[in-house]
Amino acid sequence: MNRYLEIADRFQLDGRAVSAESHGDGHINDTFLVKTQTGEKYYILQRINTSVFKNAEALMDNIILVTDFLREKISKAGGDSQRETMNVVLTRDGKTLYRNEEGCWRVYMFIDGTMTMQTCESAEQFYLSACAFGHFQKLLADFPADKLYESIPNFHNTKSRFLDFEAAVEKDACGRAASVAEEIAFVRAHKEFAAMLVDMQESGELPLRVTHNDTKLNNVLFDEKTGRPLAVVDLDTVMPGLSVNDFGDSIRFGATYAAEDEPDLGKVNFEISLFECYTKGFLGECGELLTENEKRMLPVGAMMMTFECGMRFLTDYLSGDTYFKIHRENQNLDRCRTQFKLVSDMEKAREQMDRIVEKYS
Ligand code: ADP
Ligand code: GN1
Ligand code: MG
Repeated sequence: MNRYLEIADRFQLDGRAVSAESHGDGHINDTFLVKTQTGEKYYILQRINTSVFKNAEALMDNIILVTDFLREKISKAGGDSQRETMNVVLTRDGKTLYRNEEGCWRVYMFIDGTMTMQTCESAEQFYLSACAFGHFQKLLADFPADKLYESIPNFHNTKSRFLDFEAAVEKDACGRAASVAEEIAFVRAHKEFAAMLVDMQESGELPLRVTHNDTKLNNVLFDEKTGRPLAVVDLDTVMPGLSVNDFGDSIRFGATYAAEDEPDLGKVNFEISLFECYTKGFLGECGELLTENEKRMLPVGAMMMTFECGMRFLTDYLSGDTYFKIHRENQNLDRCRTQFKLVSDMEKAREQMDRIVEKYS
């Protein structure tokens, strides 16, 4: 018997689990789609990556708080709270998690009739994802931030990410540093830049808000029939953060038609037209919430998240690929290179980006 079935049966499903297939393309957790003998409802079973998320119980407390809050807002607005946000399914003994020797498990209701995209396919779709993340930001604007546990401390602290990177170069655990001298030099040339947003947050020029912190296109579920965005998923990193980073992380992943791990850099280009679509959608939903400084710094958020992610991929490559899942050799290095190519493109397009932000502000 598929061993995941036994795990799924520990949760309050509507019948016995009959299949559990690997699902989605996340880099962190292991995700399975579970069907039961009734065939009526599907579920998402996830093994939480506990080397990334050190306190899974506190993490689940966050998710319960956030999803309860969202459900109430969605219902009040006349929406469908079963489909427009995640719904946690408890274990048979009423807990949020089940632990066994294989790991730490949780279950969500599967939101069916939806799809996710691993790369941006059209401008319209990217615009719609911006509306989804902007709306998510707006819904959480009055969420009490002090109730949230910081699931990954310093998650987007690019200054401390830089120190982690230097430590990985110094250690050179796999003897790979010499072969990536160019990429290492790229990071070092951006040392001052790396501090920019963290410094602005520390000086009070940018406010901390409750943010998603992992606003990849594949963390939005689109309705298969209407093509409209339905729900934002992957709430593990919802915690206090910067709005410009939520904006920026979406641009990083989606403002190109190339995959994040495209080995041919000739295909990797920052698309200013996609940047414009996203800016329009995001500011259209949550622009009135944002301060002047936040709006002004949106292009920097895009460059920062792209730079940070490239640096994280490189750090992981140097450390022996222990953080991000890889499916082939050099995948983290390829991921790093696409990010740095995009950063260089964005640096050249900075003035255009500023003008676009002004246009929609
Ligand atoms: P990871 O942290 O590894 O990225 P996610 O929580 O994002 O894991 O889940 C991986 C993928 O599984 C998502 O990109 C999405 O396609 C799908 N998924 C996750 N939760 C649901 C859900 N409740 N309903 C439908 N699909 C889901
Ligand atoms: C991870 O979990 P997933 O695949 O949505 C990572 C993000 C990175 C992203 C790069 C918890 O996101 O921070 O930006 O990969 N999530 C975590 O694709 O580290
Ligand atoms: Mg995800």
